[in-house]
Amino acid sequence: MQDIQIIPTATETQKYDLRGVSAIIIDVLRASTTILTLLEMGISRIFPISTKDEAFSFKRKKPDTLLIGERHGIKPEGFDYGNSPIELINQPEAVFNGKDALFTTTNGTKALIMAERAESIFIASMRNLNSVALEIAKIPLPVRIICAGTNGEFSMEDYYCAGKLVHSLLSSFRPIDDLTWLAEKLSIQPLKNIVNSKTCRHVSRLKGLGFERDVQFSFELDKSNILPIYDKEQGCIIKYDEKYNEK
Ligand code: 3SL
Ligand code: MG
Repeated sequence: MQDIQIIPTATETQKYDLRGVSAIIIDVLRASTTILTLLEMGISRIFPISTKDEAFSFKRKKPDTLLIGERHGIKPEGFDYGNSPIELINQPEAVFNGKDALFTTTNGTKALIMAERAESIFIASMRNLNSVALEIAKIPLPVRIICAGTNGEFSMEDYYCAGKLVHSLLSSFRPIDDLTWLAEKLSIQPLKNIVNSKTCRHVSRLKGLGFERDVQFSFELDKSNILPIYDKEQGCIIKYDEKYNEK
């Protein structure tokens, strides 16, 4: 049986050797959820970009590409859309269909970039947990689940989601440490008992910014069967089934 381990923040990823593992990035609020939603809405490729300047210079070269993301939770000036899944689902699908997007966020894209040495990099959220678990169970490699966290700090919504994933994979993977087991045990509790605006800083911050519906949407379980994967050859996120011709 292969092992499975949760890395509690993106910053801590540098301590781990990710060669030969399947990495799963989780940023429930909100980058993972936004990535999934963009693919649901018909975006073909999502290019994770570190800085706004890089994103603007990419956009100048390819003006058809949509610029999407946030700084401090808010859409930066000059961007087409923010990091809000609810904002995205309220647009007509024609806006996104077949297009490419440039995506930059404070923590989610950082976690992705830090996982680049992994064998494969998947993106998970509450909304696609089951599809991630089904595919990961078929891959005979150790699994490292990277919680994005917030500005280098631990974020409980990512850890709770990671625990749920570990729970679904227990018959195929063995948790390697206490932190991973703790998340698995915690994830059996109802989400609202653990992650809510009293206990979770990021939930309360997003509600304060007027993004309460994003929080509700991001916490819905198993609403999508799309599995986003980072395609190293192209340097972008695509649907897993398009690349590997599954389903
Ligand atoms: O940091 C990130 O990647 C974001 O998802 C954070 S926020 O929810 O847009 O504030
Ligand atoms: Mg987050």
